[in-house]
Amino acid sequence: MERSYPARDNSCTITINPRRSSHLLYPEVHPREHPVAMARRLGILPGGQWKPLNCHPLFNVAIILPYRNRQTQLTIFMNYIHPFLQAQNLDYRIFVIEQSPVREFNRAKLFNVGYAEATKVNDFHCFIFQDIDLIPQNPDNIYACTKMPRHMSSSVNTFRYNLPYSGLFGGAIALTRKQFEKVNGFSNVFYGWGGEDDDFYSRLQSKGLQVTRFGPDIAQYYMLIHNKEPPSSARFENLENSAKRYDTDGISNLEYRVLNHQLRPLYSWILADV
Ligand code: NGS
Repeated sequence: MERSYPARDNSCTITINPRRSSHLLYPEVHPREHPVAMARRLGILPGGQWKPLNCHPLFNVAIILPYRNRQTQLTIFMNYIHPFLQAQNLDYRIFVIEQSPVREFNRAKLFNVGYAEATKVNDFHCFIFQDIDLIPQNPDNIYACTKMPRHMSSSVNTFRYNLPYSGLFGGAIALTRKQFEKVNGFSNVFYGWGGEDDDFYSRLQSKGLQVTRFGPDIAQYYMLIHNKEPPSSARFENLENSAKRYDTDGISNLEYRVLNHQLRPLYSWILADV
Protein backbone atom coordinates (compact mmCIF):
# COMPACT_ATOMS: atom_id res chain seq x y z
CA MET A 1 0.00 0.00 0.00
CA GLU A 2 1.30 3.48 -0.84
CA ARG A 3 1.45 6.01 1.97
CA SER A 4 1.79 9.74 1.53
CA TYR A 5 2.58 12.20 4.25
CA PRO A 6 2.10 14.82 5.45
CA ALA A 7 -1.34 15.65 4.11
CA ARG A 8 -1.59 19.11 5.70
CA ASP A 9 -0.98 22.67 4.44
CA ASN A 10 1.27 23.06 1.41
CA SER A 11 4.14 20.90 2.62
CA CYS A 12 5.67 18.66 -0.04
CA THR A 13 4.45 15.11 -0.06
CA ILE A 14 6.81 12.21 0.21
CA THR A 15 5.48 8.99 -1.16
CA ILE A 16 6.91 5.82 0.21
CA ASN A 17 6.12 2.79 -1.84
CA PRO A 18 7.34 -0.39 -0.17
CA ARG A 19 6.82 -2.46 -3.27
CA ARG A 20 9.10 -0.25 -5.31
CA SER A 21 12.09 -1.74 -3.54
CA SER A 22 12.06 -4.60 -6.02
CA HIS A 23 12.78 -2.12 -8.83
CA LEU A 24 16.34 -1.17 -8.09
CA LEU A 25 17.98 1.55 -10.09
CA TYR A 26 21.33 0.94 -11.77
CA PRO A 27 23.62 3.90 -12.32
CA GLU A 28 25.87 2.78 -15.12
CA VAL A 29 23.08 2.49 -17.65
CA HIS A 30 21.84 5.92 -16.67
CA PRO A 31 22.03 8.42 -19.58
CA ARG A 32 24.72 11.12 -19.40
CA GLU A 33 24.01 14.66 -20.34
CA HIS A 34 26.04 17.85 -20.62
CA PRO A 35 25.96 19.56 -17.18
CA VAL A 36 24.62 22.85 -18.53
CA ALA A 37 21.85 21.11 -20.47
CA MET A 38 21.00 18.97 -17.49
CA ALA A 39 20.88 21.94 -15.10
CA ARG A 40 18.58 23.79 -17.50
CA ARG A 41 16.29 20.81 -18.07
CA LEU A 42 15.93 20.08 -14.36
CA GLY A 43 15.85 23.69 -13.13
CA ILE A 44 19.01 23.33 -11.04
CA LEU A 45 20.50 26.64 -9.92
CA PRO A 46 24.26 27.38 -10.22
CA GLY A 47 26.15 25.56 -7.49
CA GLY A 48 23.85 22.52 -7.65
CA GLN A 49 20.89 23.93 -5.75
CA TRP A 50 17.30 22.95 -6.17
CA LYS A 51 13.99 23.03 -4.33
CA PRO A 52 10.42 22.26 -5.31
CA LEU A 53 8.45 25.35 -6.25
CA ASN A 54 4.90 24.08 -5.93
CA CYS A 55 5.08 23.01 -2.30
CA HIS A 56 6.97 23.76 0.87
CA PRO A 57 9.93 21.35 1.19
CA LEU A 58 10.16 19.50 4.49
CA PHE A 59 13.92 19.12 4.44
CA ASN A 60 16.82 21.45 3.80
CA VAL A 61 19.84 19.31 3.08
CA ALA A 62 23.54 19.83 2.29
CA ILE A 63 25.16 16.91 0.51
CA ILE A 64 28.90 16.83 1.12
CA LEU A 65 31.13 14.82 -1.21
CA PRO A 66 34.89 14.55 -0.63
CA TYR A 67 36.74 14.31 -3.92
CA ARG A 68 40.01 13.78 -5.73
CA ASN A 69 40.79 12.34 -9.19
CA ARG A 70 37.54 10.53 -9.84
CA GLN A 71 36.07 12.43 -12.80
CA THR A 72 34.14 9.53 -14.35
CA GLN A 73 32.53 8.63 -11.05
CA LEU A 74 31.65 12.26 -10.40
CA THR A 75 29.92 12.49 -13.79
CA ILE A 76 27.93 9.31 -13.20
CA PHE A 77 27.01 10.42 -9.70
CA MET A 78 25.76 13.86 -10.75
CA ASN A 79 23.71 12.52 -13.65
CA TYR A 80 22.07 10.07 -11.35
CA ILE A 81 21.62 11.92 -8.08
CA HIS A 82 19.79 15.09 -9.14
CA PRO A 83 16.69 13.32 -10.52
CA PHE A 84 16.84 10.98 -7.52
CA LEU A 85 16.80 13.90 -5.05
CA GLN A 86 14.20 15.85 -6.96
CA ALA A 87 11.83 12.89 -6.84
CA GLN A 88 12.08 13.18 -3.05
CA ASN A 89 11.01 16.85 -3.13
CA LEU A 90 13.99 18.01 -1.09
CA ASP A 91 15.48 21.46 -0.78
CA TYR A 92 19.10 20.53 -1.37
CA ARG A 93 22.51 21.71 -2.43
CA ILE A 94 25.49 19.57 -3.42
CA PHE A 95 29.05 20.45 -2.35
CA VAL A 96 32.10 18.76 -3.84
CA ILE A 97 35.11 19.30 -1.59
CA GLU A 98 38.25 18.55 -3.55
CA GLN A 99 41.53 18.04 -1.72
CA SER A 100 44.56 19.77 -3.24
CA PRO A 101 47.36 17.45 -4.48
CA VAL A 102 50.29 15.83 -2.67
CA ARG A 103 49.15 15.08 0.87
CA GLU A 104 47.33 11.82 1.50
CA PHE A 105 43.57 11.98 1.14
CA ASN A 106 41.75 13.00 4.31
CA ARG A 107 38.12 12.06 3.81
CA ALA A 108 37.02 13.03 7.32
CA LYS A 109 38.64 16.46 7.28
CA LEU A 110 37.08 17.18 3.89
CA PHE A 111 33.70 16.44 5.47
CA ASN A 112 34.47 18.98 8.19
CA VAL A 113 35.44 21.52 5.51
CA GLY A 114 32.17 20.78 3.68
CA TYR A 115 30.20 21.35 6.86
CA ALA A 116 32.03 24.63 7.55
CA GLU A 117 31.64 25.97 4.00
CA ALA A 118 28.00 24.90 3.67
CA THR A 119 27.16 26.53 6.99
CA LYS A 120 28.57 29.83 5.69
CA VAL A 121 26.10 29.95 2.80
CA ASN A 122 22.93 28.54 4.35
CA ASP A 123 21.43 27.41 7.61
CA PHE A 124 21.22 23.73 6.64
CA HIS A 125 19.25 21.56 8.99
CA CYS A 126 20.62 18.29 7.70
CA PHE A 127 23.92 17.01 6.32
CA ILE A 128 24.55 13.96 4.18
CA PHE A 129 28.21 12.94 4.14
CA GLN A 130 28.94 10.46 1.42
CA ASP A 131 31.39 8.97 -1.04
CA ILE A 132 30.79 9.59 -4.74
CA ASP A 133 31.32 5.95 -5.63
CA LEU A 134 28.11 5.02 -3.82
CA ILE A 135 24.85 5.17 -5.71
CA PRO A 136 21.59 4.81 -3.79
CA GLN A 137 19.49 2.26 -5.62
CA ASN A 138 16.17 2.59 -3.87
CA PRO A 139 14.14 5.77 -4.41
CA ASP A 140 12.70 5.33 -0.91
CA ASN A 141 16.08 5.84 0.72
CA ILE A 142 15.28 9.40 1.73
CA TYR A 143 18.16 11.89 1.62
CA ALA A 144 17.10 13.67 4.79
CA CYS A 145 17.76 13.40 8.49
CA THR A 146 16.05 11.16 10.97
CA LYS A 147 15.79 11.54 14.73
CA MET A 148 18.98 9.56 15.18
CA PRO A 149 22.15 9.74 13.08
CA ARG A 150 21.57 7.35 10.19
CA HIS A 151 23.91 4.98 8.42
CA MET A 152 22.36 5.11 4.97
CA SER A 153 24.55 2.65 3.07
CA SER A 154 24.14 -0.48 5.16
CA SER A 155 23.39 -2.70 2.19
CA VAL A 156 26.05 -2.41 -0.54
CA ASN A 157 26.37 -4.70 -3.55
CA THR A 158 30.10 -5.26 -2.94
CA PHE A 159 29.19 -6.77 0.48
CA ARG A 160 26.40 -8.78 -1.21
CA TYR A 161 23.97 -6.36 0.39
CA ASN A 162 25.01 -7.36 3.92
CA LEU A 163 26.33 -5.20 6.74
CA PRO A 164 29.95 -6.36 7.33
CA TYR A 165 30.09 -5.27 11.00
CA SER A 166 27.59 -3.65 13.32
CA GLY A 167 29.72 -0.56 14.00
CA LEU A 168 30.24 0.29 10.33
CA PHE A 169 29.35 3.93 9.82
CA GLY A 170 31.09 4.68 6.53
CA GLY A 171 29.88 5.22 2.98
CA ALA A 172 26.83 7.46 3.28
CA ILE A 173 25.48 8.93 6.53
CA ALA A 174 22.88 11.51 7.52
CA LEU A 175 23.10 13.77 10.57
CA THR A 176 21.37 16.92 11.66
CA ARG A 177 23.58 19.91 12.19
CA LYS A 178 22.90 19.60 15.91
CA GLN A 179 24.01 15.97 16.03
CA PHE A 180 27.16 16.73 14.03
CA GLU A 181 28.09 19.65 16.27
CA LYS A 182 27.43 17.64 19.41
CA VAL A 183 30.27 15.24 18.50
CA ASN A 184 32.61 18.01 17.27
CA GLY A 185 32.38 16.68 13.70
CA PHE A 186 34.99 14.26 12.39
CA SER A 187 38.56 13.90 13.55
CA ASN A 188 41.06 15.81 11.40
CA VAL A 189 44.01 13.46 11.87
CA PHE A 190 43.06 10.52 9.62
CA TYR A 191 45.22 10.98 6.53
CA GLY A 192 45.10 7.98 4.16
CA TRP A 193 42.54 5.18 3.94
CA GLY A 194 40.57 3.74 6.86
CA GLY A 195 39.50 4.26 10.45
CA GLU A 196 37.98 7.75 10.27
CA ASP A 197 34.45 6.34 10.07
CA ASP A 198 35.09 4.01 13.02
CA ASP A 199 36.37 7.00 14.99
CA PHE A 200 33.23 8.93 14.10
CA TYR A 201 31.05 6.06 15.28
CA SER A 202 32.86 6.08 18.65
CA ARG A 203 32.28 9.81 18.90
CA LEU A 204 28.54 9.27 18.51
CA GLN A 205 28.59 6.54 21.13
CA SER A 206 30.59 8.67 23.55
CA LYS A 207 27.86 11.33 23.41
CA GLY A 208 25.07 8.80 23.80
CA LEU A 209 23.85 9.14 20.21
CA GLN A 210 22.41 5.86 19.01
CA VAL A 211 22.47 5.28 15.27
CA THR A 212 19.72 3.99 13.06
CA ARG A 213 19.51 2.15 9.75
CA PHE A 214 16.68 1.58 7.32
CA GLY A 215 16.00 -2.02 6.37
CA PRO A 216 18.35 -3.68 3.89
CA ASP A 217 15.66 -3.54 1.22
CA ILE A 218 15.71 0.28 1.39
CA ALA A 219 19.39 0.94 2.12
CA GLN A 220 20.76 -0.62 -1.05
CA TYR A 221 23.71 1.00 -2.76
CA TYR A 222 25.67 0.18 -5.85
CA MET A 223 29.40 0.84 -5.62
CA LEU A 224 31.09 2.14 -8.77
CA ILE A 225 34.20 0.18 -9.58
CA HIS A 226 37.61 1.66 -8.75
CA ASN A 227 41.02 0.62 -7.46
CA LYS A 228 41.24 0.10 -3.71
CA GLU A 229 43.45 2.47 -1.78
CA PRO A 230 46.16 0.91 0.39
CA PRO A 231 45.16 1.23 4.08
CA SER A 232 46.98 3.82 6.17
CA SER A 233 49.44 2.36 8.67
CA ALA A 234 48.63 5.09 11.23
CA ARG A 235 44.93 4.29 11.45
CA PHE A 236 45.05 1.88 14.40
CA GLU A 237 47.27 4.17 16.45
CA ASN A 238 44.93 7.08 15.72
CA LEU A 239 41.99 4.98 16.80
CA GLU A 240 43.65 3.83 19.97
CA ASN A 241 43.98 7.29 21.49
CA SER A 242 41.02 8.88 19.74
CA ALA A 243 38.83 9.22 22.84
CA LYS A 244 41.26 11.78 24.28
CA ARG A 245 40.77 14.01 21.26
CA TYR A 246 36.99 14.03 20.79
CA ASP A 247 36.55 17.53 22.20
CA THR A 248 39.72 19.11 20.86
CA ASP A 249 40.09 17.52 17.41
CA GLY A 250 37.24 18.22 15.00
CA ILE A 251 35.28 21.24 13.85
CA SER A 252 36.52 23.05 16.98
CA ASN A 253 40.13 23.20 15.70
CA LEU A 254 39.53 22.88 11.95
CA GLU A 255 42.16 24.66 9.85
CA TYR A 256 42.24 24.72 6.07
CA ARG A 257 42.64 27.04 3.12
CA VAL A 258 40.18 27.42 0.26
CA LEU A 259 42.38 27.60 -2.85
CA ASN A 260 39.56 27.97 -5.33
CA HIS A 261 35.80 27.72 -5.55
CA GLN A 262 33.17 27.80 -8.28
CA LEU A 263 29.42 27.53 -8.62
CA ARG A 264 29.35 24.78 -11.23
CA PRO A 265 26.08 23.85 -12.97
CA LEU A 266 25.51 20.70 -10.92
CA TYR A 267 27.44 21.39 -7.70
CA SER A 268 29.37 23.88 -5.63
CA TRP A 269 33.06 23.12 -6.05
CA ILE A 270 35.59 23.93 -3.36
CA LEU A 271 39.28 23.18 -3.68
CA ALA A 272 40.80 22.98 -0.22
CA ASP A 273 44.26 22.57 1.20
CA VAL A 274 43.90 20.52 4.34
C1 NGS B 1 37.30 -1.12 8.15
C2 NGS B 1 37.91 0.26 8.16
C3 NGS B 1 36.84 1.29 7.86
C4 NGS B 1 36.16 0.95 6.54
C5 NGS B 1 35.61 -0.47 6.60
C6 NGS B 1 34.93 -0.91 5.32
O1 NGS B 1 38.27 -2.08 8.37
O2 NGS B 1 37.42 2.57 7.82
O3 NGS B 1 36.67 -1.37 6.91
O4 NGS B 1 35.80 -0.73 4.26
N1 NGS B 1 38.52 0.50 9.48
C7 NGS B 1 39.83 0.45 9.67
O5 NGS B 1 40.64 0.28 8.78
C8 NGS B 1 40.30 0.64 11.08
S1 NGS B 1 35.41 -1.18 2.79
O6 NGS B 1 35.35 -2.63 2.80
O7 NGS B 1 34.11 -0.58 2.49
O8 NGS B 1 36.43 -0.69 1.88
O9 NGS B 1 35.12 1.85 6.25
